[in-house]
Parts: sequence; C-alpha cells; structure tokens
Amino acid sequence: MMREINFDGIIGPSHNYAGLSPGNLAATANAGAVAHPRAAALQGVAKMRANLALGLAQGVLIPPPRPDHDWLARLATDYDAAPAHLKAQALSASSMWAANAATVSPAPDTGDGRCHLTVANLVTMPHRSHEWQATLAQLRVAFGNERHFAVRAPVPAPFGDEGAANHMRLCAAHDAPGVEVFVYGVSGGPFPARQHVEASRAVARAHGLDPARTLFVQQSTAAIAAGAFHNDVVAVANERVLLTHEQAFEDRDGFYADLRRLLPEVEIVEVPASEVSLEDAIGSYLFNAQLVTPPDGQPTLIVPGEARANARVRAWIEAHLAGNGPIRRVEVVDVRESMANGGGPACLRLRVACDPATIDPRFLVDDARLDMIAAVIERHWPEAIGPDAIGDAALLARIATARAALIEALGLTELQG
Ligand code: SUG
Repeated sequence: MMREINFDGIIGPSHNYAGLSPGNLAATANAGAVAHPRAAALQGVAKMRANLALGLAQGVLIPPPRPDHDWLARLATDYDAAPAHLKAQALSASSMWAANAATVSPAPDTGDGRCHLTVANLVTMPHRSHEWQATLAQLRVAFGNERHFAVRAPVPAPFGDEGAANHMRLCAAHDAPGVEVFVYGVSGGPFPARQHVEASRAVARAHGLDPARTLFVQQSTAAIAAGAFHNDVVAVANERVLLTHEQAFEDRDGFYADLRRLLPEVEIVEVPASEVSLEDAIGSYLFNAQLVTPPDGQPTLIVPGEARANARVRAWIEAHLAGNGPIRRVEVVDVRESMANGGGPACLRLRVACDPATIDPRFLVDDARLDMIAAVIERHWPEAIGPDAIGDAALLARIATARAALIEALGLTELQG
C-alpha cells in the first residue's frame, strides 16, 4: 500500500546560530544568538507526534557526525587548528532540514518503476556542502531494498542542487503518475540562487521521468531577493493542490497553464500579494507548511506558530477555511528553534511516497519510539550553545556521546563513526 511518509531530520546536538546562510534572513538575523539544542530537538519530536496524531506515517533521519572531521581533514586542517568560520561550518546541524537531503520521484513516475532518491549536493553553502556523504550512506540503509528504491549520488558541482525543497509533485493520488515540477533559480540578484537548472535536469533524467510530464519552472527573482532561498518558502504542493504565493514564479501564467494542461483536476490556491506580501510570507513561513492528506481525507496545512502570529497571514488562513477552499484544516506546531535558522515544518521533513513495508523499519517511528528518542535527547543533548562554545572541547565530547546514544537506541550501529 503506497502512502506518503514524512522523514523528519532529528535536530542534532550541535544546533547553533552561526549565521552561515546569506539570503536566509532568519539565519543571518539570529547570528550569534544562544541556541537550545535540547529544546529544539524536543520541538521536532513534538511535531512528529502531532503528525502521528493526525494518522500520518512518520519516519526519522539521524544527524551526521559533527563536527565533520573528515571534511576538515580534506581541507588539510583539524578542529583545533581550523579558523573560526571553518569550525562553525564543520559543526553545523543543518542536516536537520531533511527537505534538502534529496529529490524523490515515487515509483509511478520513474522509468524503471522504482522510487528514485538523488541526494542533494548542497554545494552553494560551505556548511551544507559536506552533508551529502552521510546522507547518501544513511539513505542507502533506509531505502536499501533495491527492488523498490534507487538511491543515487549527487549531481556534480558546480551545479547546485538543494533537493526536495525545490521540487513539487502534483498527482490525482500518490499511487497515480504525477507531474513533477523542478523549480530553479537564476543568479544575478543580491543573494545566491541555490538550485541550478542543470542540476534539476540531471535529476529528472536520472530518475527516468517522462519529459512530457516534467516541468522546469524558474523561481521569481523577486522571491529570492525577498529571502525565499528555496521554493518551499513560497509554495507547497500535495496531491492535486498547489498552495502558492502570487509572486513565487517568474512566469506564473505559463506555469499554471502547463499544470492545468497536464493535470486538469489541479487546484491552484494562489495567495495574492495584496493580502500577504512576500515579506509577510517569508517572515511567517505560511508556505513552509506540511500540506498533507490524513486518513480522514481532509487536506490539512501544518504551519509554524509564526504563521498564526502574523495578523495578515492569520486573516488569509481564516478566510480560506471559512470559504470553500481545498484546505480544510490548519494545525499549528512550535518549531521556533529551527525557525530562527530559517527552517519551518516543511524544511524539517523529506517526503517519500511508497509502501512503508519496503523501508528499513528502524527509520519508522510510533509514539513509543518517539518516547525513546525523546529520552535520549533529554539525557544527552546540550541545553544551550552560545557563540563562545563553538571551540569548547567538552561540548564536542558531549555532541559525540549524544549521537552515539541515539544510534544505539535506534539500533543503527552501522551508521556509527
Ligand atoms: O539552508 N539554514 C538552512 C535552512 C534550510 C531550510 N530548508 C528549506 N527551506 N527546505 C539553510 O539556509 C542556517 C545555518 C546557520 O546559519 O547556522 C541554515 O543552514
């Protein structure tokens, strides 16, 4: 039975605010703030519990070893000798944003009828450019059943690829052939365009997608300039529903026309700039929501608390729910520690539509397994990391112990190291 499973990145014990992502306004605004890894990770667990309570299937991905000593060694240094910026880049917990782990094409869309996952290279930001090795190793375990999955290494640099955050799939149902939409950026604005069209095209070819049902759509330069460093900050799709800001795409009319031609039943919910400006959208992360269909069939939007706190966004949500719009329910989750680094509910999860029975069960969670994960977090995750702690030997030892304890609890010993 095919269904959507959300794999959330467990927020790692090294979570901190180092301001490493130009163009990500929250992350740069919070540079130097004190982070709370334990609270952050428990917020992530609570979000997963809320998904389970809706009747959704839930999975996890574990944090990679941090600091990344292998990366520093390839840079001919080590943690003690490295300059401050390399220390911060090696320590980052950025793999928590699992929407950037890989691009996923479910089995009904691909040439060989398997679900394909291409790990993202994340080459644009130095602190994210060394995530892929551990992600590839982990996805090869979780989706190791080669009859059902193909887990692929990243496309080569210099073509930046940030994975599912710039990819949407619209379909009549998860097990029906979809229309896959790859959203890319064009450089030239004040901030880097992280998704290169050449990378998107390579992923689509590798997955054997039908060119007639694959769209390559340019993200609007205005959206990137306003701080939408990934498409999932201004648009989200699920099944036949696309929820998008009016200014998300460079050629919005052309894109909508293509979508309607390929999927006549598509429902496009466009939020006008006159009601919610790009600034409000990016400040509130309304679109960085999980749009899901729980077993009761009611399309549900899972938004961060920041979306409800914005009066204009709240007004739009209330008007949509009161009207006859396709989204029937809105749930609010508190992921503020992640939000302060520019990562909302949608960033924290990688969606995979497949039969849960084909996945390594150690990556799937129920309430009891979440209790176990929460106990490890309570016991081992640092309470706070401030900017001065980055070079602290005791902190590094604690982070290593914390990860080892999580691996032990989940029985994922082959990922130790
Ligand atoms: O890549 N933040 C992440 C946030 C990623 C959000 N993901 C999605 N939109 N899908 C990023 O900019 C901040 C790290 C720091 O500054 O310490 C960071 O990497």
